[in-house]
Amino acid sequence: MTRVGRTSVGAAVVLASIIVILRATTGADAPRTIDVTLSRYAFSPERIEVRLGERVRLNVMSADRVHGFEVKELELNARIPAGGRAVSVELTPKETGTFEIKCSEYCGAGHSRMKAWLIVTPGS
Ligand SMILES: [Cu+2]
Repeated sequence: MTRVGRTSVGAAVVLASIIVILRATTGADAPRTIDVTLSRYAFSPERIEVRLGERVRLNVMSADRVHGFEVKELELNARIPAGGRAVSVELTPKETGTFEIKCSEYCGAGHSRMKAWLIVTPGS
């Protein structure tokens, strides 16, 4: 009995170690990166689709002047500087749905219509 128990524990430890090694080599823990470019008066892409519970890093940059990247419902807001430097916005969606993304820095006449959508799908 004891012997069988030890063998099972040993096998479990070996299996867990293999999983840890696999995750380290495949980068399974790293967030998925999505590049997002802002310019007067649009987001590219305009629809950002992510899966529920997925770790995502949005690399948000501006192609012209200062903009903002805001998802009010998810309490995300980042100022995106002029000059092309990317700002990382990380998220792990906890609910499915379609969330409005807005520019949160006044950038000119079309500012109020500068919008995009974050779509969180149930995924697998
Ligand atoms: Cu704006």
